[in-house]
Parts: sequence; structure tokens; C-alpha cells
Amino acid sequence: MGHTSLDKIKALQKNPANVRNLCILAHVDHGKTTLADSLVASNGIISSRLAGKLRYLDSREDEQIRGITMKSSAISLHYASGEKDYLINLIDSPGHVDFSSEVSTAVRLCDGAIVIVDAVEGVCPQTQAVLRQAWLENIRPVLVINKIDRLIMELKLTSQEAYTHLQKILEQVNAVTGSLFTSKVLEDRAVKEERAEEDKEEGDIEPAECPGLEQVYDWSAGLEDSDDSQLYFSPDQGNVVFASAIDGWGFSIQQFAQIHSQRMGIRAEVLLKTLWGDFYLNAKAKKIMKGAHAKGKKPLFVQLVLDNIWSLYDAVVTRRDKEKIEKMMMSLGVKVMTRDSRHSDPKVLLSAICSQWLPVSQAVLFMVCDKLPSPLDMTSERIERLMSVGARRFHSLPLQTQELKTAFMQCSSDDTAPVIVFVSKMFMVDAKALPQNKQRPLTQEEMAQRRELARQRHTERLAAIQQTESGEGNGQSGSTTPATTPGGDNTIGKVSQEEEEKETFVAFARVYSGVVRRGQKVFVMGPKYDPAQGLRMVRIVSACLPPVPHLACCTMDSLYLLMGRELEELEEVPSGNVLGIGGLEECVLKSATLSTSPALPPFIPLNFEATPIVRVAIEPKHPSEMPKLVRGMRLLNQADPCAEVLIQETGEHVLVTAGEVHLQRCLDDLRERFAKIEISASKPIIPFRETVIRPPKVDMVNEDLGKQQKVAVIHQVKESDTLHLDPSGLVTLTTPNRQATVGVRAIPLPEEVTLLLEGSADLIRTLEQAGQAQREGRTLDMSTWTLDALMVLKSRLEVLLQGRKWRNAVDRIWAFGPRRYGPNILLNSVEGYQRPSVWHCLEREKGEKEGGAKAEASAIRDFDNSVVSGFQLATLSGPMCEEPLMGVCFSVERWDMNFPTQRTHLDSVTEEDSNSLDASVSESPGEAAGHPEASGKAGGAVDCYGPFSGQLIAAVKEACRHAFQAKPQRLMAAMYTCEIMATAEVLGRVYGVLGKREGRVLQEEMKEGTEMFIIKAVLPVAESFGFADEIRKRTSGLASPQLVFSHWEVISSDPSWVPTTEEEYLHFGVKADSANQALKYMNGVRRRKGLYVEEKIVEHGEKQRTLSKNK
Ligand SMILES: Nc1nc2c(ncn2[C@@H]2O[C@H](COP(=O)(O)OP(=O)(O)OP(=O)(O)O)[C@@H](O)[C@H]2O)c(=O)[nH]1
Ligand SMILES: [Mg+2]
Repeated sequence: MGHTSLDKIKALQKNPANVRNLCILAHVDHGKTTLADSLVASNGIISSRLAGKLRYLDSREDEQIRGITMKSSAISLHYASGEKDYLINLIDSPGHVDFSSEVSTAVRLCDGAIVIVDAVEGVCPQTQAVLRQAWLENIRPVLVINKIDRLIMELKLTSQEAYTHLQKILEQVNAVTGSLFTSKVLEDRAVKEERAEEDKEEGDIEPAECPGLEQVYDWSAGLEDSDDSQLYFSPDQGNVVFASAIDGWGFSIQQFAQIHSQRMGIRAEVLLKTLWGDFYLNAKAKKIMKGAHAKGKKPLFVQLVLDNIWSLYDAVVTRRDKEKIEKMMMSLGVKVMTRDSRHSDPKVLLSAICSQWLPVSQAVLFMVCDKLPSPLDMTSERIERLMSVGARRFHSLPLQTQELKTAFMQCSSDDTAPVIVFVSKMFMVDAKALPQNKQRPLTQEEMAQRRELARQRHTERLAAIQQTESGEGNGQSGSTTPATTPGGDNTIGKVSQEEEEKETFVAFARVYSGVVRRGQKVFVMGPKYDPAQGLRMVRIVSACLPPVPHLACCTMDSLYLLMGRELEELEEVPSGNVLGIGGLEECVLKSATLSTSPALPPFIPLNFEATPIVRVAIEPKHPSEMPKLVRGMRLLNQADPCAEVLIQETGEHVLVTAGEVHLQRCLDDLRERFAKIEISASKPIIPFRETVIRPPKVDMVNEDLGKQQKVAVIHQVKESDTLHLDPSGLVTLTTPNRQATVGVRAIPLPEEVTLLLEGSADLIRTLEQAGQAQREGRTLDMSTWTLDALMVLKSRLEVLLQGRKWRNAVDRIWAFGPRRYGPNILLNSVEGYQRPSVWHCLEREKGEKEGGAKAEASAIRDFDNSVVSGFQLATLSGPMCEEPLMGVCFSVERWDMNFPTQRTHLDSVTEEDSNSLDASVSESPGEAAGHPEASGKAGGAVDCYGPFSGQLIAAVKEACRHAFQAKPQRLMAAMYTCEIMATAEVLGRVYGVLGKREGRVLQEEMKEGTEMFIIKAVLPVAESFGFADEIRKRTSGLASPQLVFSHWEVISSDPSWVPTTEEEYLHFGVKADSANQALKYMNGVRRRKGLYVEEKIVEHGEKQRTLSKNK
């Protein structure tokens, strides 16, 4: 097929029924880009001889060098199937975990996905991840089992063994889908139930209006009822293709059913049903029978399909049997060029034959057009999900917003249809590569015009020269002309050069409704935009918007067709297509929702699988280039969906990335594209957490400790006149002005509680927001689902916090921290102090009770907040190395407010002020502390300690820190999990590397049907740098791990430990620095942060001498 013209594509875009938006998803190296090459080659964009070798969509240099894809890129292809012409917007995505955010950006824009599985490696961690992502976005997948040639050439399986192997892979993939489906059904059921309950409460909806209702009451049969036949991959459903992308062949069983039905005279439908499965051909009776396995017969799939391929490989690659090849080519009706058949590499001939016999692009494109939905088939479920951002339910959105659902469903390109566009990422393009700046061949007319222009200019110049030479008198005017012209030319030259060097952002987007035109103005909905608010204030798009929060307006300067490495300029793009938009960089950071209707809510945020964890501090080589670096980092932040850029309190510019490979790419990008300066990056900053544990019972040499440890710990805290320490660990601290005293105790939280809190961060944030809203007198509309989840969280906490120490603890929770949602708890154990619990808003929402506590709460709110703030500060950076705390409960056991009786300088001091107040009984303490100005005015002249609330914050913070130090403290390290696939020969080396880096092997198993071992291990992030490289080097590239952040783990050694007993001296030596990993980490962090490090710089002073050999 020839190169498809731009006009053809434009025409195809107008017919959404024949548009397919899809992405290719798989584990790293399973062959996505190679397959994409074959598809691209089918459109004549690259030569089919180069397909698989070029990796056309890996356009970056480092992608080509490393051989992995790092970004998702799109290309539009044309495919003609019978009468119908299809437009396929194909997006290739990366498989490496570090770039999984790019997968999210791709998946959002698609309706379907090609999931590729390597026939040898089978289902890998990323395969599961991408299947889950496809699932979460509600897009339909089809399967390609790739690299079947490896079964023949590498594993040397027979066709029968290969069949069993393929069956297993299919089972594995379906098992993943099955588990996703089950969880979905259960979730759906919960949602339906909830809705039914609400409807019942409202009582105004008749059952007839709600067709799902009957199902709700009969939901015990939910799983069986739900139709899942479409869901699973099965060759007879036509949603599986078997392929070898590198050799250019691929087939679905339809093709073979057709071929053989003609040859054997069996109906194609029958063959289709029986080609995959336990069927065999009874040659005598010319019948297809069941039970091949039991009778020891060859299954049809082996006999009719695999055997053909096996014998082709055998003839062409293994035996290179010229005669047999000729014969086979004859029977297949294939002709190859002589240069192919004479080529020294048999693979060339093989792919020449295969790409004619079973072209992979045909099989895949046919399946895609046949099985994947068009933009018109968008399900209402998916639309509702896209539109219900945060805790809001679709049904609670304004009516006008709900009506937009029809616009999605119709996917109409009428002028009246509202324009709806989603931008999933911004990517940078060289201005030179933009179509409007590209040089194109001139047409005849243009050439003639230019010639004419040049001639004119020439004559003018001649005339000017003549004039200057002839007329001395009017030399003034004559001399100015030549002087100005070159100057003018120069500036123009400079500007255009700058223009050329400039890079612009192009938005990677899709139109869901309406027609996007160049120069059109649209609203940009920020993630927090509320359509209800917007609808009240604006009607149409205009440049001067009234100030609606989170709503902006922008112009789409240019529209592009994405063609892999190239962009083509477009005037308009109809609904249902993927496109690039220029000119949005000012108003879109990473992703955005655009529309002409203010009723549209922002789409739900993309869900990213990877958490950015690797952070480095960056500085320019030459300090004067700082502004360039800052600009560069801003651009990087915009161009990468996952990278985070921030300035730390210390003033460092920090880049946070998902992993080592991602980091490397970001640094390269900064150097070469965004900042264009020399930069130096620090060693990765490894995050730690600080925690306290229960006093250990044994010491470092496993001897019973008894009481001595406690004493040792407590002596770390130095007492002073304002600070007192109780042997049980209670720290009492008085503010410098002696008006308040707090007593705090640190208690380690049970591990499960910490985990639960960490996992529920979002929920706790919602709770906090609701509490905040309530204090401000607003209400937050939370869905029943969120409320239920919060109730579950509460009851789970209650179950986990058992024992005398934790009696009523859940109700006494004062706050979570740091940042108000972290995994630490502030507990109210002050006797007699009643405050509304954090769960208070839950009870109100449920309408159960609204205690009289509210009035009191508002009166003491200001004090209350200071305590919480102090706690937040204390948990944000701990005393060991100023890292955040984790899993610590601070129980406030004493809180006295005590105002001086004599303040002689003030006659205005009222009676109440001079009373000694307990917070719980105080009537108006707010006046003293809540209004610093007021108290400042009154006592400002003398109160050298500043506003009181500040002192209270500092006191609580200090008390928490001291309380923390009064307990055995430990560091927590971030851990990666990694899965390594390795053969038996290199297994030992893999273990070696893991051991050296403090890794722990969790599991080791053999992959069925192969000689591969799968090792699951955890590894501290601190030890992970260079791990992948080292493994690859030590195993000569046979094993390559992928690291994913998994959890935090307490490092068992105590950083402040020094040997004290005889045995310990014997065991660890006097310095004991070899064993103490935690101390090493802690000092590393402290040194980086410029904190005091207790270390001897010179250990053994020796006289300096010359170390030459002869002396
Ligand atoms: N034997 C064999 N090798 C293949 C096949 N398809 C791809 N490969 C090889 O597998 C390697 C990875 O291929 P890619 O297409 O880059 O894989 P990818 O899935 O795009 O990888 P990422 O983008 O990094 O996730 C390359 O060396 C290919 O030559 C195949 O069908 N058979
Ligand atoms: Mg790739």
C-alpha cells in the first residue's frame, strides 16, 4: 500500500464509526515498538524490509541506544478492510516501570488496547499493571502473543509442546482479567446498593425508572449474571493474534479457518469453533472429533496451524533446504525477490515469505477494527466515571452537566455540539520540526514569484547606487538607505534564529465531542473547577472572563496530526480523534480538560501506578546560569507527566523521578533541551522515616537487657527548668512565658495501624477537609461511598488498637500528621478536656448527633489549632535526621493554661485573664491567644516572648521531639520490590549482588515450561543505585530487574547504640561502626542537610611520612 495522503486521513477523521483509537501495552521488551513498526510499514511510511529493525516510533536518540521506549507517541494509520476504510490512531507506550505514567497518559485517550505478551516470558508484572490500567480506564483489550519464533528457535519446543505452552499463557492472562472482573462486579454491586438505598431514602423514584433496581435485590447471583464472555481472550472469539513481530508474521485463527475450509471442505464456522481446543481430525471419517488429549491425538491447532509454521522454520532457517522451500513457496503462492532468497541470513528469506503469507499487520489491524470499539461506542459508565471527579457522584452534578453525557455518547461533529477535549500530557517539539516552519519544496508559481521579487530588488538597488553616485546634494537620503537595510536584515535574522531554537509545547489530546478549529477559544478547567459555580457566572467563552475559580480561557493556536516523528498541520479536527494542539503552554501544566461549555467538570485525574521516589538536588556548573536552570526545570516539569520539581526548604532545587532510568532521561533532557547548560546532580537523596519502637528485650548480642536500656535512653534528654522527664517517658514542657504547660508521651503505633493509615491517606485528607469545612460553617458533599469507607476505616482502627493503653483511642484522635494526613497520630489524653473528635463530621453527615460540644469547640479552637500545628511540625521532621516521622502516636496527657496573676502594667486586664485557666473550663481563652493583635496591644510592650499561640506551637513541637527521644528510636528505610528473571547458570550471581546490597529474597520459583527462575526480592532504595546495571553486567545481560517502590521497613539496628558490655566489645569492637547500618544512613542524611554529625575526623594521629618504597 502506498503512502496515505493527508487529505485521505482528513476525510477518514470525519467518520468516527470507522475510527479506532488504541494503544499498545505490554511489559518491557515484549515487542510493542517492533509490532508498531510492522503496522507503520503497512502504510508505506517506512520500508517493510526495515520494519522491526528501525523502531520508528522510538524517535529519541536515547531510546534507540538503550533499546527501550521512554515516552508514548502516536501515529495515524489507514487500513482498508473490504469496502471499509478505517483510520487507526495508534499510540505506542513504554513498558519500563519508570515510565508507567506515560502509559496512563496513553490509555486515557484510547478506546481500546493491544496487549502484547511475550510467548516465552508470559505474564510479567507490567503485563498485570497495564491490564489493570486498561481496566480502570474502561477500555477494551485485545491480545497479541508475540515472539512465537522464540519457542521454535530458542526453546526448541515441538509444535505440540508449544500449543500447551500457549494455552498456559492464555490462561494466565485470563486469570488476571478474571480477578479484575470479579473485583469490579463486587464494587458495582456496592455502588448499586448505595444508589438504591439513596433512592429509597429520597423515595421519589419509581422502580420503573431505575432498571438496575431489580438486580440490586437479587444480587446474590451477580457474578453469574454479569456477562463476561466478551471479556476473556480466546482465539475463537477473534481477539487473539499469534505473532512474531520481528519476522513479520501473525495470524488469528479466522485466517486458518478460511484457508482450511476451502481445502478440506469443512464449514469455516465449524473450523473456527474447533481450531482452538481439544479437537482432532479423524482422517478416515473426515470429521472433527472431541477429546484429542484423551486419545493422544494431535489437536487441530497443532495439525493445521503450528505444524505449517514449524516446518517452514525448519526448512528455511534450520536446514536451509532449497528444494523444500521452493515447494512450500509454490503451495503458499508466495514469490520472493532473488536478493532475498540468496541472502546469507536465512531470516531475511523467512520474513520475506512470512510477511506475504501471514502479514502481521493485516492480522492485527483486522482484529483491531473488528473487535475494538469506535469512539461512538463509548459506554455511559465510562463517561460517568470520567466526569465524577473527587468524591462527587455523577448524579449530584448540575443538570446541565449531566446533559453533556449525551454529547459524549453522540460524539457528534455538528457545529452545535459542545467541544470537549482532554489533554493528557504536554510534549516538547523543536520549533524546527513544526510543519509551519518546515521547508517544503516550492511550487512552480512560487518560484516564479520569488524570481520576480529578486529581480525587483536588484533593480532597486542599482537605482539607489546610481542615485548616490549622481546626486551629491541629496546624499543624506541616499546614504541612509544602505545603512539601515543591513541593520534591519540583521535583527530579522536574529529573531528568526531565536525562533528556530525555541521549542514549543504540543498538547497530546483527544476530541470527545464537537469540532476543534484552529484559533478557537475554549475554557480550561482546572482540577478543582466546580461546574455549578461556573455555570452561575459565565455563559460563553470570551477573553475577559469573570473571575471564576479554577477556570481559564485559551486559544488553540494550531492543530496537528500526530505522525510519529512528524507533525502535520490541520485546520480542524472532528470528534473522536487524537490530535496535537499548539499554543496551550501558558494555561496547561501537565494535563487539562478543555471545553466550550462551562458545564463540563474536569475529568478525573490520571491514575499513576508509580510513585516518584528518587530525588536528586540539581545545580548549574556555573552559578550564574541559575535562572536558566530554573526555567529548564519548569519546562521539564511541564513536559513529564511524572517528574516533580520542587525547591526544598534548604534552597536546593530538587528533581523527583520514578526510578534510575527515568532520572537519567530527565537529566539528559535538562542538559540538552530544557536548560541547555552544564548541570551537576547530587547523589540521589534517599528518603527515610523516623519512628520509635517498643524497648527491645535483648541487646545486640542477644542478651537479656532488663532495665538498663530504659535508663540509657532517658539520659539522652537533658532536663532544664522548663523541661521535665518522667522515667515512664512523659515529657513536660512549659512555654518560656510560663503560661502553658504540656505533657506529651510518644508511643509506637502497631505496624498494622501505620500501614492502614498510610494506605488511607486520601481518605484521611477528605476527612480533614470535611472537618475544616465544618469548622468554617460549610458542608462538604461526600458520597455515601466515601462516608462508608471512613466508617470502615474507623472501625478497623478500633479493632487494631486494642488493649488498656488504647482504650477509646480512636475517638480521642486529635489529628493526623504530618500535613494532616500522615501516618502519625496526636491523641487527646488530657483529663477533662473535651473536644470534638476528628470523626465528628461523619456523625453529622450521618445526621446522628450534633453534640453541644460545638459551641465549646469554637471557643477553644484557636488553642486547639496551635497544639495541632506543633504536632504537625514535630512529625514533619524528626530529631534523628530531620526526616518525617512514621508510626508514632503522641499522647498529650497534660495541658494547663496558666496566666500570671499580676500584670501591674495593665489596668485593662480583666478578671478572667488573670484567672488560672484550664483549657477545658475556660470561657474565652480565644481572646488571649486567638487574637494576637489584641493581646499584643495590651501586653505587647512587655511580652518579649511574642504572641502566645506561637509559643504554644513551639512548646508542643519541642515536647513531641523530646518525648520521641525518650523512646528507642529507629530509622525506617524505603524498600523496593524487584522481580528478576534469570536462568539457572546466573542464579548464583544474582544472589551475590542481592546479598551485597542488603537485599532479601522472598521467593524463588521456576517458570513453568521454561528454564527461567523468577526471584522476588526486596531491596532498600538506599542500596539500589546501579543495581540494575550491576545485575545486567554480572549476568551478561541475561537478567534484568525492575524495581518498584513497595513499603517502608524499620532498620533493626539502633543508630545511637554504642557497645557497653564485654561481649559487645568482643563482638563488635570498640568503635562498632562496621555493624551499624542505621548510623551510616543517619550520618549521611545529616551531613547532606548540614546538621551536626558526631564523628571523629582524625582517628589515629600519626606523623606524616613519605611512603616511598625504599624508606
Ligand atoms: N525473537 C523475537 N524477538 C522480538 C520479537 N519482537 C521483538 N523482538 C525483540 O525484542 C526486543 C524488544 O523489542 P521492542 O519492540 O523494543 O520492545 P518494546 O515492548 O517496545 O519495549 P519497551 O518499549 O522498552 O517497553 C528487541 O530486541 C526486538 O528485536 C519477536 O517476535 N521475536
Ligand atoms: Mg517500545
